[in-house]
Amino acid sequence: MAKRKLSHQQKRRITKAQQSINLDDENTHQGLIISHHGGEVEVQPASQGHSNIHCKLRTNLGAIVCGDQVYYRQENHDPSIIAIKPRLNLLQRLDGFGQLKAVAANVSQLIICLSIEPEPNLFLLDQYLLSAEQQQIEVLIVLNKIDLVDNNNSDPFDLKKIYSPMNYRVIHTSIKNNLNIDTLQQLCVKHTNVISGVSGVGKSSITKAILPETEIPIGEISEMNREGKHTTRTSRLYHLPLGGNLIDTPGVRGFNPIFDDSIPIASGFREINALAQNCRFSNCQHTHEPRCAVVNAVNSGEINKNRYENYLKLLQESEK
Ligand SMILES: Nc1nc2c(ncn2[C@@H]2O[C@H](COP(=O)(O)OP(=O)(O)OP(=O)(O)O)[C@@H](O)[C@H]2O)c(=O)[nH]1
Ligand SMILES: [Mg+2]
Ligand SMILES: [Zn+2]
Repeated sequence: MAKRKLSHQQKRRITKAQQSINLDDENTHQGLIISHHGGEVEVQPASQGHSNIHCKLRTNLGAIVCGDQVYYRQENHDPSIIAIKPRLNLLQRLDGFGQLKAVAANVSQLIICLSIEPEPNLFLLDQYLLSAEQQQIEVLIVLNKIDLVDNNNSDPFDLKKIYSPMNYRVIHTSIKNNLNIDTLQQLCVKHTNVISGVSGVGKSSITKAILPETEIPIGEISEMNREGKHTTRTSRLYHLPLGGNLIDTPGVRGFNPIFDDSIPIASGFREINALAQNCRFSNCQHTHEPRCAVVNAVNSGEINKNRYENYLKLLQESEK
């Protein structure tokens, strides 16, 4: 697939750039990407006691995102990034034009943020989960604004009921009532977390609740369509007081996973993957095949029908 090729090319470019770096050069330093906007990135120098600097980007480096560890050269007050260190992982999605879009690097936990209003889109949630499974990133599902439910703490969308049996952790939070913010804070410690979701669900509000000392702009949601107003424009990495990082990101319109032939769609659906070994055919796609354990489980109610439909939708998209 063309998309995969691009990523290999990028890797080669990075390795090449890496090999040409002279680490003994006193002008070469290491740092962490805090934010990226326009042709510039904000870098936190690895050596302590130095304040963050703004660096220009070289065009041949490929995408540089929050969480990237980089080498930069500081000459004549005009620092520039010269290479990206090898990544543990790179959370990516496809944008509306089918192009790869890097979200954040070296991430260990994805916080998928949903809310009572705007209400959760479970297809979007399943797309996030598939991306996280593909990239082996831990997941936390947060349902925020639980204060907006009349009967406080009860979730009208049954997220815990659907997702807990497959070992996803679902937390209900309210910034307004300070509910479960401590729990969330604890679950973030020592991870590099990235919080993502549609505009207006409260990603920045949660970030600010965890980091009360920090200036973070919070938006409103539109009175007209009850959607967010895309307040956060660029991702930013914050250090957590108890260790670890939290990357606040702009609201997404979608989170299309990358379709990679080497990773079957079913592997992004834990409950489908777990049953696949009981299917008659080892290459069963769980669509029309005889003696399919997955289809049987959908019919008996063991597998959630909506999840299965989302699986079929993604399978179809991957075959386009
Ligand atoms: N009732 C209620 N409102 C909340 C809660 N959390 C956030 N909000 C409100 O939701 C609105 C949007 O919050 P933000 O934190 O800016 O949302 P966001 O997800 O960062 O939005 P973008 O940056 O646009 O992607 C603001 O008016 C917040 O005050 C909550 O727990 N309960
Ligand atoms: Mg925001
Ligand atoms: Zn099957």
